[in-house]
Amino acid sequence: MADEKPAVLFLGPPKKHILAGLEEEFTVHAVVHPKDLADDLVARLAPHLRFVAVGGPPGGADGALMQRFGKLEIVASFGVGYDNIDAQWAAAHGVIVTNTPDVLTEEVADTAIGLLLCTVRELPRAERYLRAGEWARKGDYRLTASLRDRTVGLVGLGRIGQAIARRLEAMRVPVVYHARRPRPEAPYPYFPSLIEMARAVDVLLVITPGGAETRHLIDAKVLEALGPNGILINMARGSVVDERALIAALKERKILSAGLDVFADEPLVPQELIDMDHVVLLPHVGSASEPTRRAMERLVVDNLVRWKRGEPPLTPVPETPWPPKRA
Ligand code: 8YV
Repeated sequence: MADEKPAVLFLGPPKKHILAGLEEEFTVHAVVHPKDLADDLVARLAPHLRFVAVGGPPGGADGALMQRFGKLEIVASFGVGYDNIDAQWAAAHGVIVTNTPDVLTEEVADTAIGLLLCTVRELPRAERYLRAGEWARKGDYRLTASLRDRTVGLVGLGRIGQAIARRLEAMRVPVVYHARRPRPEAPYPYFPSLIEMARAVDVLLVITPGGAETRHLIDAKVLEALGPNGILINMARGSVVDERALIAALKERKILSAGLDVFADEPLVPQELIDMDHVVLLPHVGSASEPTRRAMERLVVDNLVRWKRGEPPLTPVPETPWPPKRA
């Protein structure tokens, strides 16, 4: 009987494969924005809701939301980044959080290299030049900067950071990195100080988790240290970069250019950035291919289905390990 299926609350923009997968095993209640969660739905679900799926912003689960569901056991979030979920609160209240790592690593690394090349070699702008008929009218597109004489400083050397570094190595581009802790197994020079790394390199490529700890890590001082030949690539979260400071640095030519896949207030992008022809702007497409997104969606479903069957979750986040660590 359909009613025997347990309830799952899905928060966020509809995701075809998540919803189809969940519907096989659960009674799905879908709400795009947590603020639209009606009190009567909460009242109906609260006595028994054990499962929540989050399909990405504006969906999210903070402590106040999770607290409304006293029987909540697991929140399965779409995306490797889970800054829209309060994993600390979850950990403190015995709720498991899962994300979707690994299945997107190579895709996001590919996109990062694409964005880097587009930015350094001005490829989108050169294409606009051709499409506008300027090649025939004005002659060859101007000569650009090059990746050949650059060192890339990775801000973050997690799974995706390492996949980017491997690509850069194959491209014969020197790599250094800054992270909270050195990774002894990584064959790249480590900079404990971000400012010092910014001074030493001419590309900063940001691929670190979002959230309070990394908010505005890239500020006016770091951009100043990167210098007038410097290029900033952000593949992480808009929150990691002080967007006002970046706009000022670009306007004043304190850095050369920027390639951005993420923004502070998505999907809104400051008009000042849109008006700049020398920056490359992508609508958060790092992982956005059909097969990769399908695999991410599948992993959200699989985490919930396994938990429902009494099996361990596949990809719990480090704050909520499974089995739980003893205090
Ligand atoms: C998704 C991402 O676009 O995995 C992440 O952390 O940023 C992307 O893959 C995002 O999660 C969509 O909400």
